[in-house]
Amino acid sequence: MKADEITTIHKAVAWSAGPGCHGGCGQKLIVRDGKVVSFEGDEDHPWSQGRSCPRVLAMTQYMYHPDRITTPLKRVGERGEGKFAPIGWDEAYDICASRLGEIRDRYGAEAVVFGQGTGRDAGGPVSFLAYSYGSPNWCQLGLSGQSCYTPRLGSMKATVGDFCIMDASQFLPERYESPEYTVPKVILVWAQNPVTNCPDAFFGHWVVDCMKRGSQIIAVEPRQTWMTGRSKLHLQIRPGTDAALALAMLHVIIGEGLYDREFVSKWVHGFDQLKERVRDFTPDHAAQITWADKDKIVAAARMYAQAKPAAIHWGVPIDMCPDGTSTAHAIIALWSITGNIDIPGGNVIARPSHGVSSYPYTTEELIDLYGTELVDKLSEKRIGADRYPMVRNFRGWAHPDMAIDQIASGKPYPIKGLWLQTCNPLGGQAARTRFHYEAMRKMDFVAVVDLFHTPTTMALADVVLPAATFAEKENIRSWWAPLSVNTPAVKVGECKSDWEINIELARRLNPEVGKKYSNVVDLFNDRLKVSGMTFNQLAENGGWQMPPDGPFKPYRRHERGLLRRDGQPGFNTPSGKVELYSTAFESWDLDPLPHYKEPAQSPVNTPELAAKYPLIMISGTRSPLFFHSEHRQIPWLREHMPDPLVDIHPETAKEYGIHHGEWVYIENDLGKVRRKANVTPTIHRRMINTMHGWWMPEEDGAEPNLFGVWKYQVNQLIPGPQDSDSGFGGGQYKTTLVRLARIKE
Ligand SMILES: Nc1nc2c(c(=O)[nH]1)N[C@H]1C(S)=C(S)[C@@H](COP(=O)(O)OP(=O)(O)OC[C@H]3O[C@@H](n4cnc5c(=O)[nH]c(N)nc54)[C@H](O)[C@@H]3O)O[C@H]1N2
Ligand SMILES: Nc1nc2c(c(=O)[nH]1)N[C@H]1C(S)=C(S)[C@@H](COP(=O)(O)OP(=O)(O)OC[C@H]3O[C@@H](n4cnc5c(=O)[nH]c(N)nc54)[C@H](O)[C@@H]3O)O[C@H]1N2
Ligand SMILES: [Mo]
Repeated sequence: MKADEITTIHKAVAWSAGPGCHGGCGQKLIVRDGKVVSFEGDEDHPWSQGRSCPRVLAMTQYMYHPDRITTPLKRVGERGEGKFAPIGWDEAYDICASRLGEIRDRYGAEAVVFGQGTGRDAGGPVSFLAYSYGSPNWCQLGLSGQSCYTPRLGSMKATVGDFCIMDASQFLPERYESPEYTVPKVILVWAQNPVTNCPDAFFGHWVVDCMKRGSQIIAVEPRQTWMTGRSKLHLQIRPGTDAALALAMLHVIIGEGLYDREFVSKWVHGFDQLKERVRDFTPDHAAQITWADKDKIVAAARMYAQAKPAAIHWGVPIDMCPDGTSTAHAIIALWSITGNIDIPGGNVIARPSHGVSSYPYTTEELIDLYGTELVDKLSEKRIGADRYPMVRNFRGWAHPDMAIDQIASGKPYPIKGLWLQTCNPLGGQAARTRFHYEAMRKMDFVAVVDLFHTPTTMALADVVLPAATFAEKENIRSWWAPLSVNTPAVKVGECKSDWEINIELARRLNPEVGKKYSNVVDLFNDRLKVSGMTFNQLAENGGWQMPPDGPFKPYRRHERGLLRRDGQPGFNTPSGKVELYSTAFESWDLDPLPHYKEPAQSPVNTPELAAKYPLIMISGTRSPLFFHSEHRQIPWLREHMPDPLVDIHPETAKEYGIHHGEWVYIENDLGKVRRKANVTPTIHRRMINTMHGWWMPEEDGAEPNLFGVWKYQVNQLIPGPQDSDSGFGGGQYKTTLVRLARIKE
């Protein structure tokens, strides 16, 4: 047989292991002899229209990497020694079920924390396992202040009653050409690097597509980037001061009467209080705080407010502001008072496609899936629910900073076990990495589900379970559109999907689960019921469906009575209006109006510390080559960036006597890490910029080296715990004070 006769093309939607991300682009997998030999962007997919990223293009090297874990493993040496032996799945499930069962019998199910990483395929299966086992303690363990999307989501839930996203026509199958769509005249790109990162179910190339169709850009960004170079206005602000800028923009827009009077009078609750709140927040005042030019602040406010439609696209540094929820609140007020909500080319409401829940974000969704009784009962013991009403009432996650404190102290009740899936807390998720490491090492039992060994598997795991990539499994995705399913193109070793692993283990830990589901497709069909389709129907119809007109598709749903459970017109809030004076925040004992809070460490807040450590470190700026701590072992990716870099302004480099390309330390009171100097004018002279997630898969993985994590992992320098008012926000990943030092040896 000729080679091309046995070549098949399998279509799949990429999210979870492989590229790592939660993007959801359409891909064609070229399969030959039971192996995927290459990946190509699927031009028929409405979201990605044939595009791909470096990580997908290098995915054959990821799937078939010699270091990939392809069987379950059990630890045979001491914890940290790096000695593991392959075992069968039955033995692996038996070990997990009996060890987790023992902990539950002795200490209660809450004594196990279920930790996940970002997006991917994590939230669905991890919450399912935690709830089936009976533990309320599920979170992104180590992610200080849950400073990734949760603060923004919480603030949108509290004010709009729904989640909003920039409209790049992503809910319409014909995209930009659709007669329903209007391209935004102005896009305010705020604390995001969309072209590189494609974050949060939004593709960066959509911004570029809009720019080609006329959108002008305002960028709020401390660095100079591809995007700032193409923007009309660039506000180069000091990290963590975004709320001050937003409040001053509100001051200008309200003071100059540039807001949408009709929308405000009909659909905004609390405009007068907001007006009062921003009265003294002048551009002068904000310029002092943010280091941005006063005239530019005024110009940005006018340019945004005078264009319609205009959209705001925002990123994770907003969550990492000292009060992430409040910063988000101020920005929500901008798109609300200008009437740029729920309209074409503005910020539109995004709901899980077809109402299907593949990853429950809110307490509301958890109740829909697991019932009020169980969710309420579990909320009683959830770590942080006592202290933070939003932990109890908005998002069914334990509080990560309090969780690690409790893991360390055993108070108010002991934590004895960890289930870590799709996360690498020691490799990049956790702030105060050393503290996390010391605390987690004391656990009685730790299971990790991953595809590769990492500093986390090496230092902690008793059992490692091998996960499948998106090319090797069934899964579903409803975040935000289209509703998608994947079927496996191939199998690699004994790897299983996260859903399959968790359902099988849940069946052993909870007999009710066994009665309900015998396999993953049973569960997917249960979740898909509200869509009127089954898993197989979706799979046979090309794998995805765009949302039909109705509650899951824009526009003007607030006018059409499509947003509220009571079917009345209005937004999904108690008053039916966008609550810029938030009754939800008020009921949670939080400031009902947006405010500014200075970063915990800063030249203003801690001048003595700033004298010792004068540079503000932005950490975790993404590269398209890597996803967080992943992909350092993939040759095609690593060759483009073999070493971890630090961006230093030429004048700053001169001050320290540092030359381009030399190895240096970044240091503060928490420790020091190594970086190669990248001397560049793209960074502000009082800041440095570096990526997180660095460890060296090629180095010794056993203790004490742990793949060099203590030499390179910048999160050791990031302090904690967060101290935001809501509990959401304040991870100090973008505002750490540091200094540089030359390496003398
Ligand atoms: N300094 C600094 N630190 C940061 C940030 C920052 O900006 N600065 N950002 C923070 C943010 S926003 C986030 S969301 C966190 C993310 O932190 P994490 O989500 O923990 O990210 P990773 O380090 O990539 O760890 C993911 C691990 O899961 C494995 N994996 C990948 N896909 C799958 C899968 O489908 N199934 C399973 N079972 N395993 C999989 C990978 O091999 C990897 O070991 O990092 C945070 N850390
Ligand atoms: N390739 C790749 N893609 C990814 C990821 C990855 O690891 N790799 N991670 C995914 C995840 S989990 C997330 S959360 C997203 C994050 O993606 P983004 O939300 O884009 O976040 P960052 O890259 O951390 O920062 C975005 C920009 O904000 C600037 N910035 C830093 N601090 C501040 C600040 O305080 N204020 C303002 N206004 N700007 C600031 C940075 O210089 C940077 O250019 O990306 C996702 N996509
Ligand atoms: Mo994130």
